[in-house]
Amino acid sequence: MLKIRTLAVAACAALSPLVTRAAVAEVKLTAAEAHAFLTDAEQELLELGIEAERANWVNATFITDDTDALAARAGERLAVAWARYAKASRRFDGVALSPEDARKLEKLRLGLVAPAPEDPKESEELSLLLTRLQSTYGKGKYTPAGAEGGTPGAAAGATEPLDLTALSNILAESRDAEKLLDAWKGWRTVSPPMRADYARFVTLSNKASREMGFTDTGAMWRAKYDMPADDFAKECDRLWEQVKPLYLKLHAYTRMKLRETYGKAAVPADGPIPAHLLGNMWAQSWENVYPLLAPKGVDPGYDLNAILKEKKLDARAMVKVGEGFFTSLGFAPLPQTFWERSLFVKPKDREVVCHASAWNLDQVDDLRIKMCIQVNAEDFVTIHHELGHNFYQRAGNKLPPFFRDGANDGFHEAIGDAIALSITPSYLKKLGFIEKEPDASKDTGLLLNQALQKVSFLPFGLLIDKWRWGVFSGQIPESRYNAAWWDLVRSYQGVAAPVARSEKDFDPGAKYHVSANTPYMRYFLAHILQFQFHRALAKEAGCTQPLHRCSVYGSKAAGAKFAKMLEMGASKPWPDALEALTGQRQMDATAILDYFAPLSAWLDKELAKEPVGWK
Ligand code: X8Z
Ligand code: ZN
Repeated sequence: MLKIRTLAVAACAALSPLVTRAAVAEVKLTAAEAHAFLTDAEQELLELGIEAERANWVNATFITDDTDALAARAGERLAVAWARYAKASRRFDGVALSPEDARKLEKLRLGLVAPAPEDPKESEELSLLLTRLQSTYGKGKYTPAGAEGGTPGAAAGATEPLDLTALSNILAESRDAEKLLDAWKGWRTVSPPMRADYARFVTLSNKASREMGFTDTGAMWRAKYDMPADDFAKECDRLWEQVKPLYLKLHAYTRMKLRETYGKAAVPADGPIPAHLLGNMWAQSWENVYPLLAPKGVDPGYDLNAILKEKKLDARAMVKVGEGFFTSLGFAPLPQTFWERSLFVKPKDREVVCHASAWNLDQVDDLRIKMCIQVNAEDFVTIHHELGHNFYQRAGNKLPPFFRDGANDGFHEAIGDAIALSITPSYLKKLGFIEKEPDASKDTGLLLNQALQKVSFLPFGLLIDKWRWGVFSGQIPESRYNAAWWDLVRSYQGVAAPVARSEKDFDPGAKYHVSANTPYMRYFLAHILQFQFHRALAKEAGCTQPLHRCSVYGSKAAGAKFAKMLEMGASKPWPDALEALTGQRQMDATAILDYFAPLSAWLDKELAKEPVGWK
C-alpha cells in the first residue's frame, strides 16, 4: 500500500564494505561508483519492498498474531536495509552526480516514513509496535451498554460489538444526539491502549531519524517536498490562510443549521461545534449532514445515495463505473488480476483493516484496492480516489524504482479526487443515473454538498500533522498528547469534544493515519491540488462553464495531458510535474476558491445576521 515506500534493501555481504565510512574515507569516489551503488540499492530495496508489501497485504486482509509477526518482520528487514543504504550514501557527498542520480540519492535519503534504529533490538521493537498499533485499530470494536440490557441513549437494539463501519454509520445517519454521542465515545474506547505504544514508537522513531541526520521524524517528513523543511511548513500555513475565510463561512452556516436541529444549548451561536453532530467520526468532512443544511428551493433534488441503491449497484459494479471514467480518458483498463485479487467487501469470517487503500504489489501491474465498500455516495467517491492511486502507480511503472511514486504525496492523493470532481449531474445523466440535469438555479445545493466534503476537510487535513510534528519535536510532551490534540481541533476546525477528555484518553489514535503512521499533510495538499488539476483538465477538455459544472468524462485531450504528468512519477521536482498539467509551478488555492465562488457569495447573504468564528 502506498504509505510504505515499497523499495527495499538487502543486508548483503557486498554492501557491508560500503557501510563502513572509515574504511573508504581516503578513497576518492566517482560518479560511476555512486551510480553503481544506486543501482544496487534500487534493486535490493525493490525486492525487499515487494516482500514487505506481500506480507502487509496478507496482514491487512487477515489480521492474526501470525500475520502481524510476518508483516513486522518483513517491514523491519526493509527499514533496516533502507536505513543502511541511506547512511552509506553519505560517502558520495560532494561527488558531482548526474541530475538523475542526484535525485535518486535524495529519494533514498528521504524515502522512509519510519526509519529503523541501528540497534537491532530497537528496530525489532519499533517494527512490532507499528504493526500492533495498526492491527489494534483494525480490530477495534465497541459494545454499547444498551446491548447488554439497557442504558438509555446507547446504540439501542445492538446485540453485537460494533466495528468502525457500524459506528460510522450511526454518526452519518442518526439525528439522535445521545445515540451519536455513544457511538462517538464508543470508538474512542479503542485507542487508550495504544497510548503507551505510541509514546515508545515516537522515542524509537526519533532515535532512528536522528541517526539519519534529521532533528526528529517530523523534520524528516517535512523535508520531502523539494524545498527546505521550514519553507514547507510555511507553505502549508500560506495555503491555509488563503482558504480560511471560506472555511469560516461554511462553519458558521453549518453551526447555524445544526443549532436549528439540536437546539442552542447543544450548539451555541458563537462557540465551536460539538464533534459528534457533524456526520463523521472525526468531524473531518460533513456531507452526511447535508440533509439538515439543504437550502430550500436550491436543492438539486436528487440523492446519489438513494440512486446507487435503487440501481442495485454492488461493490464491484461501483468499481467498474470508476474504472470506466479512467478508460474514457484513454487509460488502459485495469488488469484481470485487479478484479481477482482486490478486496471490495468486508469478509465476515476474519479481521481486516477496512480503511481504504490502493496497492501495486509487484511495482509493475499487480494493482489492487482494499476497501470495505458500502453502497453510498461517499464510498463511490472514495473508489475514484483509490483508483487514482492505481492509475498513477501504473503510469510510472517503467521508471527506475526510486521514481515510482507521486511527484509529492499530495499529488498521489489528489489524482482520483480530481477525477471525482467530474461526477457532475451531466455525467450522472450520461451514466443513466438521473434523467434530467437540474438547472443552474440548483447549483447552490450542489456546491454546498461539495463544500461539505472538501472545504470542511481543510483544517482537519492541516492539524493532524501539526499535532504529530509537535509530538515528534517534543513540543507536545506525552503528558499533553490529548489536550494538545483538542487545542488544535478547537483552534483550526472550531470543533470541540462533546464530553470532557483527559490524558487517560488517546483520541489521536482513534484516527487511522495516526495508528498506521501515515503522514497526513498530503491530504491537505491534495484538497488544494485536486482543484488545480480539475481546472486544468476542464480547460483541456474545452469546458467553458463554471468549474463545478465541468466533467472531463470522455475527453481524450484531458486524459493525454493528465497522463503526461502521471508518467513523470517522482522523476522530477513536483513543480515540474505541476507545470506539465497546469502551467503553474506553485500550489495555489485560487482554483478551489474559484470553484466555490458562487457558494461563497451565497453564504455571505445567508450569514448577514450570524456570527462568524468561535470563542
Ligand atoms: O485515507 C484516505 C484514503 C486512503 S489514501 C481513503 N483519505 C483520508 C482519510 O480518510 O482520512 C482520503 C481523504 C482523507
Ligand atoms: Zn489515498
